[in-house]
Amino acid sequence: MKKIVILILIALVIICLVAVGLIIGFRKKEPPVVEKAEPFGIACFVPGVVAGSPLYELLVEGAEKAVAEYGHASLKVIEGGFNQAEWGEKITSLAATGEYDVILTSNPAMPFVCMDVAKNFPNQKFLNVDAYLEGHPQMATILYNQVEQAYFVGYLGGLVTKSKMPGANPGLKAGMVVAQEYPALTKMMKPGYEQGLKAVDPGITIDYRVIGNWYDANKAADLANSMMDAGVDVILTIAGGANQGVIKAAQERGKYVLFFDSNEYKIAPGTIVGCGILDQGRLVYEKVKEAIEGKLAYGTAEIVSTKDGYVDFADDDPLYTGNVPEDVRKKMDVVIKKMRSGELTFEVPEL
Ligand code: RBF
Repeated sequence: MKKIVILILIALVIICLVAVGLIIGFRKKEPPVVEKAEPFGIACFVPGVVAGSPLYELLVEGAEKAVAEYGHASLKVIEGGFNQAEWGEKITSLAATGEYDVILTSNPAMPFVCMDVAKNFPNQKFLNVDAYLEGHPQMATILYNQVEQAYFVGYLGGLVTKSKMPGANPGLKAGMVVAQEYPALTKMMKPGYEQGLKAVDPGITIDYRVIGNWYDANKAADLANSMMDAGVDVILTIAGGANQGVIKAAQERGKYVLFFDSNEYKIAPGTIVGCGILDQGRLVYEKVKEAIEGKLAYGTAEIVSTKDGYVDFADDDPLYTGNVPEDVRKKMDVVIKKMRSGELTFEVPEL
């Protein structure tokens, strides 16, 4: 009897061991429960070169930051160079690879370049920042209210030219140097700057010059010098890499520069007295995330303004507060407050 009980117990132990072995065996064969997302490719086409162009630097930074948050997303940055006639061809070859879920780019001319490419690649999607095109099913665009951005620096420019700052003269002449003309510039930035200047004093006149490209710092310096010879004491520069020429010329002669797009007081402290800024880094980061998550609304055209926090004036930098006299900053503060709260806004015209 005792033997039988022992045999039964041994049999039970063996059965248990076999069962446990089988369960573990089965488990091992089960596929791993890891969600595998499809790869998501982004091509970032820089229409120009990155270095020296504030909005392009922020474009790449924002896209890199967003992509780093997703294991399945990848980013390729392509510099298109300064020959604008080649951009369409270069974007076509990106679309032709079929590797990119979205082509990301930035400047007001790009929706029209991409539109031509889109005709031949109906599945290719485009994300255009600093641009406006409504109703194209393959494209999402977001435009900054640059009337407001330019009004900020225009108002400051007016205060500076009327001030007793060491480089300011009694004449009421402000300058503007631009790389090239395009609708966003002539319909938003130039009028915004003029309105800002004239809100300080309607007698202020504007000396406006066009370089002809986004890289010739020597020509930009020549233009700035001839403006200063004519009595200009403060200049707004919108010229990418050529900005350096304007800054250097003004620095040498103790005059003032208004900067556009990003906070760059540090390039020439005391010479750059105001920066009208765009939060392109954040905008690109947010929109690229939406694209990766399949939430980006194609076919839409959005406009973002100061009250939304994407357009602003850099007033919290010690190189601003330390170099611009208090009476000027106090007057500027009133405008900044009104724009941020939405009490003072400017319409974006049809481009
Ligand atoms: N901005 C730059 O800083 N660097 C450039 O190389 C540059 N190229 C441009 C080319 C075209 C055709 C257009 C329409 C704009 C370009 N911009 C460039 C201007 C930029 O998009 C923006 O309008 C200004 O920087 C003012 O915010």
